[in-house]
Amino acid sequence: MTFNTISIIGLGYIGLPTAAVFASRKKQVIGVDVNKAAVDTINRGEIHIVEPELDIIVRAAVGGGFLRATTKPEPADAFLIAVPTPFKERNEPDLGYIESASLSIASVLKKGDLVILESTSPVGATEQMAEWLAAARPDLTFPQTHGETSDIRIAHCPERVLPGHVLRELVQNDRVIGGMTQKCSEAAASLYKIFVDGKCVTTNARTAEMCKLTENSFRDVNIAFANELSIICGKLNIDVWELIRLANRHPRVNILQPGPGVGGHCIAVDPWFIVSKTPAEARLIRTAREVNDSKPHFIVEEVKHAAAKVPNPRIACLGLSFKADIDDLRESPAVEIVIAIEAMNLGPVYAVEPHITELPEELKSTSVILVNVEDALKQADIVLLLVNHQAFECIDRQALENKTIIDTRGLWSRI
Ligand code: SAJ
Repeated sequence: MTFNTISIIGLGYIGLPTAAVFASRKKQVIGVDVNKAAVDTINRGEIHIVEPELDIIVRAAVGGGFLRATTKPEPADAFLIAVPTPFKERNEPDLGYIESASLSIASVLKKGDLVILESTSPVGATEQMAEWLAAARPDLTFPQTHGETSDIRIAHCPERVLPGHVLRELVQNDRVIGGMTQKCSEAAASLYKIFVDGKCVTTNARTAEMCKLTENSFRDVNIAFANELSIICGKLNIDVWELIRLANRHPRVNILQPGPGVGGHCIAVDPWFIVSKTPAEARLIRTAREVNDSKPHFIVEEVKHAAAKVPNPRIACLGLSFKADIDDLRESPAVEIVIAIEAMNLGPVYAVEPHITELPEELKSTSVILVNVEDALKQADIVLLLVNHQAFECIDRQALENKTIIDTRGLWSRI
């Protein structure tokens, strides 16, 4: 199959880098997003999200005439849907964005087109998308009714890139490609081969959906194990960081790192897509989510306990992002913890986040003050390390003397 024009629906953390990488291979790329401000920004050759090196590649793609953004879908040979799949109340996945994205492209679909769902999705979502498309275009045939002879090819190909390393991982990682038929898989694999250096491994759509959920649940369960260990070690007066370093010397043990909780919009979300489909069976996966979700509360209690020993304590909270060396504060346990500490009115609360210039909305209405790390350390009686940013690793240990240290990441205990 040849793909002259490729359309990416959803120009966020995955869609925009993917669009830019196709464009860098000299394909005509039409990026579609409902956010007019994002579309205008991209058409100026600029970006509305933070990801290393993305600005350079988007500027080149737009400047070279290979990438153009719009709010209204246009005809293309392949469509990649990369919109969010959040969850609703009771941890049920919300397919609303996938539904509206598929309905928006339905009117421009033509015989021979390929539609790929990239959004992380519960098992069955690709088949559901195919149903929405078929209902909107009764004049075309789809794989669920016409198998290999269908006019439209459909596949699921989940994104698996790590924020902060997106451009490298997009090209290098293997891709799992789940077509609704064998030909659908082959068509999708030939599309990804335009820029993927890794292997494009094919399977069916349901297995590809479950594969992505499995990867993130695997990580969540392993982090929950580490977080549970940290709580157990607190009770038993054992340094959990030393314990994990020692246990990991065993050739078949590889424990992840405890922290203040699991943030971001993937690992803290995707396991629920499994739990909501199979609640009775997914016992370990659910418990891991509960362990990780309860970790911020445990840290807040630790701070409360430490604050009770210092009159009018000044508390410095180092880091707000959901993980090290990025500016992304979405679903960040650090933000949740700082909000809870401030609400206890223990004393002045200072926040340090080297990757932002102003506090996020949810902290703006509080008394939390955003300061630089030097000022925070000068003021603080209690230092709460929430994110293992490189900028905090090199803090002069003398600046921490005579202060109560709560290091949720073990950053300062590493040898
Ligand atoms: N975390 C720990 N301890 C650890 C590792 C992570 O507490 O040992 C915490 C982090 O601080 C963070 C959260 O877990 O709050 C998630 O961070 P992460 O680096 O594990 O993962 P994400 O959310 O940035 O990206 C994950 C990746 N999935 C896997 O590694 C299996 C990425 O490859 C996926 O593409 C991405 O989810 C996604 O989009 O689904």
